[in-house]
Amino acid sequence: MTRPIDLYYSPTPNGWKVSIMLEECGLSYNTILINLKKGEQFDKDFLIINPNKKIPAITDYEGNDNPINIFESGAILLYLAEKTGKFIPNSKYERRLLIQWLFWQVGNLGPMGGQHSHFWNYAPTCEKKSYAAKRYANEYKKCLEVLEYQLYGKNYIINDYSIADIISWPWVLIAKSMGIALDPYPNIVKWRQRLKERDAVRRGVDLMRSKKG
Ligand SMILES: N[C@@H](CCC(=O)N[C@@H](CS)C(=O)NCC(=O)O)C(=O)O
Repeated sequence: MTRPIDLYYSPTPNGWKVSIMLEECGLSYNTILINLKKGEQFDKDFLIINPNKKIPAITDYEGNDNPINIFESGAILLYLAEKTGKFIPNSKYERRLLIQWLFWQVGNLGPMGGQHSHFWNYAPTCEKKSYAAKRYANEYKKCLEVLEYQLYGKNYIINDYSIADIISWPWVLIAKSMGIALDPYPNIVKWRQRLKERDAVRRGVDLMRSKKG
């Protein structure tokens, strides 16, 4: 019997991307909590798994003696989608679109949301109204505008539900808790709710919820 996938995880938007995907695919996995507050992402054993010192990461023991370590949420989701054939379109045209939106998320929505979240949640009070704080809030909103436009007349980012949705959703889920109202983005509001109602998405977000650092 194949050993379950190891998921290196913390209950954060980047962690949820992978917990949601594993739940959606029905893959068996073993969760290893990386406590970011304690700095466990810098432990030397973890660097073998992810030299970039961040969660999420996985180890897949699939059918051979050389376990596969993967870091970066986009690479992990693509790997799992190709492994299972799920949440990835068949046509070449749609695959190109999918890859484009994966790159968009990891290069835009994720980092801008992450920086905005940092200023909103952790910056000293004197920095909260700084030029940098305003810039990241604004850049995050620009990403929401892009997504809003892409979702016009559609239920999902491509056509069917895919890893483009799974990777983007967690950074939209937390918008309100970062002081960003979603009222100006009605397509996003509907899409956010549509995904929230999926059992696997709920299970993914609830994984180790109490361990939020
Ligand atoms: N581009 C990475 C971002 C991962 C990331 O920023 N993870 C955060 C948690 S949400 C982290 O591990 N932060 C710890 C640190 O930077 O020390 C991905 O998409 O996987």
